[in-house]
Amino acid sequence: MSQVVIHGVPQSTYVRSARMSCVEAGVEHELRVLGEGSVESVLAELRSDAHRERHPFARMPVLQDGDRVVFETSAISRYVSDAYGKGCLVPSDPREAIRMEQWVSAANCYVIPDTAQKFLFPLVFRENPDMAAIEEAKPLLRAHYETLDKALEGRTVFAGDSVSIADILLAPLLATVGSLPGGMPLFEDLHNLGRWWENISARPSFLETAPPMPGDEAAAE
Ligand SMILES: N[C@@H](CCC(=O)N[C@@H](CS)C(=O)NCC(=O)O)C(=O)O
Repeated sequence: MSQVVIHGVPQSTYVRSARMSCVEAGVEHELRVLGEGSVESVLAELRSDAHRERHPFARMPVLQDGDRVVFETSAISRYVSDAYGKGCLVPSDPREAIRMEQWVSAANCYVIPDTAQKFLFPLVFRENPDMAAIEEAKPLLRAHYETLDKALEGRTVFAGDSVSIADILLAPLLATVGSLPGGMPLFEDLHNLGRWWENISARPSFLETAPPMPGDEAAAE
């Protein structure tokens, strides 16, 4: 039996970050998938009383470890790092730990919401996405990725000298952007980000948490 449970859907970049944290911290996790496949059923389960008990803002992921429940991805990452990973996801140097907090906050407040709302959600969830609005958003997203690239100048990771919560929050997001039409050109020429990407995308935590692609189930039958 897995030690901890993550509630969410595998396609969510935040859920993947939470799962990556478990793998990095060496704790076995079970993904308890919300809903029955359709977006509507996922949203209905998020808004159910049972889920609101776990997450008062009706979002995912949520981690459950016995009777301990943790919501917010960076808190989940910090929890598994401390409880199971001997603090492996937070730099031990206090100056670098602050640098990590800075990039975690920048990811959560600017890079992830702008990318999700202006690029991912319109392309993934709308039948007829407003392509003009997506094109209009690209300079802002490009500026965000250039900022990330600059932060990685002379470094292999965003803070400290090994993978931290900051890297784990950003890797699934960039994976999803890169997989969508028009996404890769937004950052593929940014060399520092490219170096970082090669490193993080080869880690077992990233590879083991890849979301299923359309058609995977049929191929497995
Ligand atoms: N700040 C939250 C963000 C979580 C979040 O927005 N998750 C999305 C999935 S990627 C969600 O639950 N969306 C459902 C909704 O907005 O109703 C965290 O760090 O976990």
